[in-house]
Amino acid sequence: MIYHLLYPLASIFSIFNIFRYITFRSIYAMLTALMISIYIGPRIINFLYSLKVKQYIQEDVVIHQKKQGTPTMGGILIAIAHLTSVLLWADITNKYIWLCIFVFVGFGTIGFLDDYLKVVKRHNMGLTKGAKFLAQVLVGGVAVALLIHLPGYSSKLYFPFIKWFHPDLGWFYVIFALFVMVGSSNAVNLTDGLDGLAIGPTIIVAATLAIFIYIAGHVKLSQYLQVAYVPGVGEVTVFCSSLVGAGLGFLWFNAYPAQVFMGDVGSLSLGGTLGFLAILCKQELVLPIVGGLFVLETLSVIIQVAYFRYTGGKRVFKMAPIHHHFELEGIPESKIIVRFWILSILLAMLALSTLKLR
Ligand code: 57M
Repeated sequence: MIYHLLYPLASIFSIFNIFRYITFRSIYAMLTALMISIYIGPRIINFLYSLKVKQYIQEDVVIHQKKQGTPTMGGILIAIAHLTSVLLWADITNKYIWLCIFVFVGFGTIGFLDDYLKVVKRHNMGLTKGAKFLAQVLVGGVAVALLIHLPGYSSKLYFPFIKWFHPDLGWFYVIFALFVMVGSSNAVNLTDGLDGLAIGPTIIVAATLAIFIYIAGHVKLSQYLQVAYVPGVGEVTVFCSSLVGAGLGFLWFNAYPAQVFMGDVGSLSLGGTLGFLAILCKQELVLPIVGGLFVLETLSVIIQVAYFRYTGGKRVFKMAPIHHHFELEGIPESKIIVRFWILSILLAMLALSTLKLR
């Protein structure tokens, strides 16, 4: 809105030309989302308390009993700050922006329903696994079907290090993109088990994807770095930056010891959105690198469950996802969290280096 209101004034006052620049608006989108989330944070947390939207922690999870009663569904805080900032700073005539909003809100609604059933309605299981999966496929499917019809977007697959090979997946691309989005949504959800553990790497991945998206939307930079050029996608940099700001604002309250958890309304929407952002800039295969921490957490569960079934009851890890293994080894929670953030930063650097390595 700010863009639409102020940029036209550039014909009278040249200073307003500044609102044309994606980089300028990205910085302010980040700051706006950060300030909104820090301002509304205490109010939302009190509101969640008053509604008794508190996390129930099973008695057998001994190490987390001190967290009993912490409010959850803090993803609502991220959503309010992020969407307000995007609507203020992005060019809302850009179709990619609306697709991103659709994915963010769509996956968030699935998470909201799940949380609502679990926490508010005290329905033990929330949505069934099948219903959750179907809903994710539906939201993701609509987004990808709309995306591949946008002019300039292709169903080609780009590889990180092999810059000359771009096979066209045709309709199979829809299935592949769905796998990326649903997988990413569930991976962030699995990671969300310690204070700040999911939001820290989410911020890092969103910031890294902001760089990839800016390049993909820039004719000269994309050509120079030999990555796919997606006309119009550069505007999504504003969306990514706003997500970084809202994430930092949430981390303010979710940092150890957490005053609020994000809930599925946060984890599913953030994960699905990160997957979609990687699809937008044709960096689907870089996502497992930059989001390697989420991959590691998911792999630990797959290995644990498979080994448990194969051996009839033996475990590889003391408990999966892997952050619980380290907790049971006696490493303090805050140390595990910060070390996972460090790993995430290293992975982001590795992902960015793929721009130059060929
Ligand atoms: C999300 N949710 C947290 C909070 C958060 C298949 C299996 C591996 C599934 C997995 C699972 O249920 N994952 C779903 C994990 C929960 O957090 C809530 O859930 C939201 C995200 N969906 O926003 O609302 C608990 O996590 C802790 N937490 C924090 N700080 C935060 O900022 O401390 C969350 C956010 C919270 C809080 O304690 O209550 C969760 O873990 O339940 N299941 C597991 O992760 C379980 N693992 C397990 O059973 N492993 C088995 C097999 C199945 C692989 C094994 O290793 O043998 C663990 N869950 C818990 N404790 N709670 C076991 C230990």
